[in-house]
Amino acid sequence: MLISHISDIHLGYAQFNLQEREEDLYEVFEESIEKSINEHVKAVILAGDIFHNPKPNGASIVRLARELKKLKEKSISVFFILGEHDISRSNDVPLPYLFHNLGLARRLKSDSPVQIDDVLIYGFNKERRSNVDNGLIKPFRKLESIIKSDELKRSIENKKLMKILVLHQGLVDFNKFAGEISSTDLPVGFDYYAMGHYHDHIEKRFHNINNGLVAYPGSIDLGHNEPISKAEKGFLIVDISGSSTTAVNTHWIKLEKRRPQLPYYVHYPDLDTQLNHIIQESQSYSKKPIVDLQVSGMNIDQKMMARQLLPLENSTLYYNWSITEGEPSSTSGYSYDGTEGFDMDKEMSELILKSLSSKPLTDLSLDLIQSFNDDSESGSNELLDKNKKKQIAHFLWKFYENHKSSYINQNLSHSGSRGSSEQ
Ligand SMILES: [Mn+2]
Repeated sequence: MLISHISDIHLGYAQFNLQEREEDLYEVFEESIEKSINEHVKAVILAGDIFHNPKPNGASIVRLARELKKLKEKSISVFFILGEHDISRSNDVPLPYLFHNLGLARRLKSDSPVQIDDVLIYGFNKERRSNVDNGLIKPFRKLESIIKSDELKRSIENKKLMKILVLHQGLVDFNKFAGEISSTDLPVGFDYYAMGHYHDHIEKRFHNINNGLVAYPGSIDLGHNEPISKAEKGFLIVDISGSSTTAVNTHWIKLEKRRPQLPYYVHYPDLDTQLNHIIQESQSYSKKPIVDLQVSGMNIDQKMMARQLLPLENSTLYYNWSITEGEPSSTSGYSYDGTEGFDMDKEMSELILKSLSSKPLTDLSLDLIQSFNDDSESGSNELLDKNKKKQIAHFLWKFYENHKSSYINQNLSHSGSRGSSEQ
């Protein structure tokens, strides 16, 4: 049986505040549904961050409903969990539950699984770092024992069921600083761990969970907190069946209707020739691309360069440029092609640790940076935009107050390691 595993859709998000980018996302999501239908999947799993905002705009609600209706007409079931972007801080009923109530999709639960053919599916909504122990780790251990005794019963009856667990969490195994749980926390007994949260495509089997496959399909388009790059995006089609003796198989399906995002590194004296090249390349795509231009050189007249770049306006949807002094270097900028094992969080943490000489303060800084970057914490972002120092200070203090215990605990346990560069 085939199941589609789609994650981090962020419907309603408009990169660079452009309506075209909001529309792009609907089109790419529609492509993922169309491809799922063409592959004859039995079910679609949406692994969280369905909407970009807990109070989504009308268009994103309507466009999601349209796709869910298409799937229902083909008798394809849809199961979902919530990501942090779907969850309101005011404890309001999450909007995706509307689709559950209308019978267009089913929300997954951690205690009572849904069954489709010979596959059982469990799911947990996103848990914030501060509630991981009570919200995930403890329920994981309970789930493990339930599954064990269930399996014992079934083995007597000689029936085999495959099991999927859907989560919207970061594993520290893949990103030490963005993760909330470790692969060793995961409950044993599942054949496939359908993950959401990380925006890159990652797949790995772990020994401690009996070689169960942990997979992130990645976000369906570049945008939220992701730099302009040629990264490809897609979703997973999972081949899982209780009757077959083979392990779970996955196929990552690339989404082709995406708008190109092109980073360029140009040496200033070559700008005119390169500009022609960029314009030509831009015109070869059906959708006008997004271009990021990094220009290197000495004593560049910014006003003049801005004028030189004006022809880009017609051939791109959006372009962005920056100047780096000195020689061109593809590693000096933030655009990174992923080949050299660079880890942004690790680099940042090392820099912060160096300047603060304190592990607890470094952790606090990293959590704050993540919190500020997180659009779902809209309260904080609005404050930042207005640049009101007093309110920012108030927010920082509140953040500290709410998370104080974890920093104080760390402070005690790390009291002898001030300034050490432990990871
Ligand atoms: Mn996301």
